[in-house]
Amino acid sequence: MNVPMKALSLSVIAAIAMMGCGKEEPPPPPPVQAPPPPLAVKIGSVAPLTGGIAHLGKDNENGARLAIDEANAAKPKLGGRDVKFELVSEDDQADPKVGNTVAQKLVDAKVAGIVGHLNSGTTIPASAIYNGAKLPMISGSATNPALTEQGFIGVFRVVGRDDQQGPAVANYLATNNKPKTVAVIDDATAYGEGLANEVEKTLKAAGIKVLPREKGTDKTVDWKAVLTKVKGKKPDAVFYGGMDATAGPLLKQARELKMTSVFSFGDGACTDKMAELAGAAAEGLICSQAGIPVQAAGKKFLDAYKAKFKVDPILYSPFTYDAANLLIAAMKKADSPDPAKYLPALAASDYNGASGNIKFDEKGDRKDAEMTIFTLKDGKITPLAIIKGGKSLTLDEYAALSAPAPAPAAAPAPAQPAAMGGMQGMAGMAAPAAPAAPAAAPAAPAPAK
Ligand code: ABU
Repeated sequence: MNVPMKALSLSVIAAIAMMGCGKEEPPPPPPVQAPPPPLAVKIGSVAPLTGGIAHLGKDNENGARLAIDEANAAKPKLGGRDVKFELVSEDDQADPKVGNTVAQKLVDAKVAGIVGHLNSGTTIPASAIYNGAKLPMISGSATNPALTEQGFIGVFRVVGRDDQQGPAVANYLATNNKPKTVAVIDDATAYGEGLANEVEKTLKAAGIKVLPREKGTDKTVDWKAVLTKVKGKKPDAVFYGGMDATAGPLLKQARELKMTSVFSFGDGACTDKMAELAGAAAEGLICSQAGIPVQAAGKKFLDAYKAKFKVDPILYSPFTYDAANLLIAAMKKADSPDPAKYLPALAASDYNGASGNIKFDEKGDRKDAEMTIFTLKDGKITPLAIIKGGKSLTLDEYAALSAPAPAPAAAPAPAQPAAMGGMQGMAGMAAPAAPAAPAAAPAAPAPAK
């Protein structure tokens, strides 16, 4: 090879080598993107967490908290995005003014829905605030009929109403205790006065004499003056519309004054706290609940509540648990936490919860709400009768109705646990095949006066 040719070959080789050196590396992989944080979906819970009925408020809050924690454990998604439900709990002190303040606070915090409030006296005015903000709310305990008579499309309750509860407890008294004269006392709240009115109406319709109304407040703990006046009229029975914090002292002081009348109460005073506050005087009282007894709530709920909070549920927590779950279920169905999007799904709920099957009527009231009559025995509130679909059932009969149907042609189904669970998670708890009828007065042995 002559020199120029060789020089050319070398330069070609060098060029190729240089090209090799300059070969671009494959682009580095894009940095791993951290997934976006879950979208926080706030759910408000409002109840009195301080004051005389803080124990009931805490029970309400616990129910909602349990539902939210369980929902988060299942890693929920809405609109394809991970979400985390957050409970925003507020204390309304059972005071309507404070109730309105915290309602506005929840609106400002952009909650997607509300479980609450506990008292009718706070829930009714607060519902106007939520309605103005187009936020759905579900009370697990407010029983005054006025709540759902306002025409607010986003207002629901998962307990019955006092125009069902008042007749149920008054009919029980009339049928089983047969009083000739009844004294009616109330605490001047929307709940206490409203329920007392319903009881009075039913008693009068049954031909029973009702004494002129006596009143206290939701803070009254010295009832001696009222009771001395009532005692002089020798009523066979007394009905008090109010909560356990005031009902307990009322009953204790009545027995100290040697009153022998049967004492009866609504749901707000239908708790074991009565035995704590009134001692032995609480034995034999009559009271009602505008729903199933807590003992009849779904076993899964009862067990989870005890495991989480180390105490038993008191009264309304199965209902606030269901209320929170209803909100979450409707959001999932609509695939959105936007109230405008999930409200139709909420209104159309057909949900098997801890307190039974829940459907709403056009007002937002629970369809076919049960009513329960209790006495207090050996220091414990004990169900006497559950009124469902116009039929009066014992706890065992109700448990049998609520139990899942046995699988066809299979080995016998395991016995229902002692707690009356069985509804929760069931596909469509069948309502008893009973014609709709006015609440029957259950026949049960009259407790000692
Ligand atoms: N339902 C009794 C307690 C709550 C209320 O004020 O309605």
